[in-house]
Amino acid sequence: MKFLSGFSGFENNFSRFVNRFSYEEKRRSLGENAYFCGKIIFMRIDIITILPEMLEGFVRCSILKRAQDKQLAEIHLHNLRDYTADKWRRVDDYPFGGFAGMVMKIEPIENCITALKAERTYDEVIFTTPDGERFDQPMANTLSLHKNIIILCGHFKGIDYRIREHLITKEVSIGDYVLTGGELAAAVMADAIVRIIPGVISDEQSALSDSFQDNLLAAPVYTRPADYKGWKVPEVLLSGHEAKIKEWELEQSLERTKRLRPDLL
Ligand code: 6GU
Repeated sequence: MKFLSGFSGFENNFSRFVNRFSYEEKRRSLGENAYFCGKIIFMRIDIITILPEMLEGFVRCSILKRAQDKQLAEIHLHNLRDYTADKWRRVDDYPFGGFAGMVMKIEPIENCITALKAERTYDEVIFTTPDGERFDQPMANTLSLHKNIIILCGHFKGIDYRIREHLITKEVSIGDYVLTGGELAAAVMADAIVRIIPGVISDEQSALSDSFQDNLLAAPVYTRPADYKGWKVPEVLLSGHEAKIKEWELEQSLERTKRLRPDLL
């Protein structure tokens, strides 16, 4: 039940979380599909980056756009350079100790996080880094229950370690490889978190059946035509026999999981 975890103590967690909504937020969220267990979910993600242009297109498209249009989520991008005080708008500096590369400075990051915290309370201040905890579906589930999170995108050789010690509450990696910056990691996380907020995907079941299903890979899907130049759709799917179709789906899920991801079983 790996994919299901992250929701332990769910109801409990959830009530705490829902009670933090202001009346205005609740009212704004009223409307289609805005309820889950009879409650409303609304989430805000603040992303701090030196490359906001890299994320601008992404957060205004697809699932994140839909979530924002439905007022179920808000994604805000903050250009770290806007929080510098010097005329060169410097966000990095040479490392003490004479090491190679550059290090992200404390001041702009602290200024930005402090400004955000002055406006609202944050559940997590996340730093994207290859040496962080591995991001997975249970972590996405847990994070999707939060109301406000900050994601700070790492860059260069690293950030001044004092930021990690004093301001960051969670360090996250999206896999065992090194990216140039944390922007892609922030995009991956925002997508995975926001898509499971109830009401974001029009058929709530579709989010449940792909990510929360019993630790199995999904069965293959097909659409028309039923026969494309002799490539045929499995007969059972055309039968209209619901029970047999369900049985086929489970068999396929099990077979594909055994073959492709035995580690999940
Ligand atoms: Cl979160 N950041 C960077 N720079 N590289 C990564 C990563 C994060 N996760 C995997 N590789």
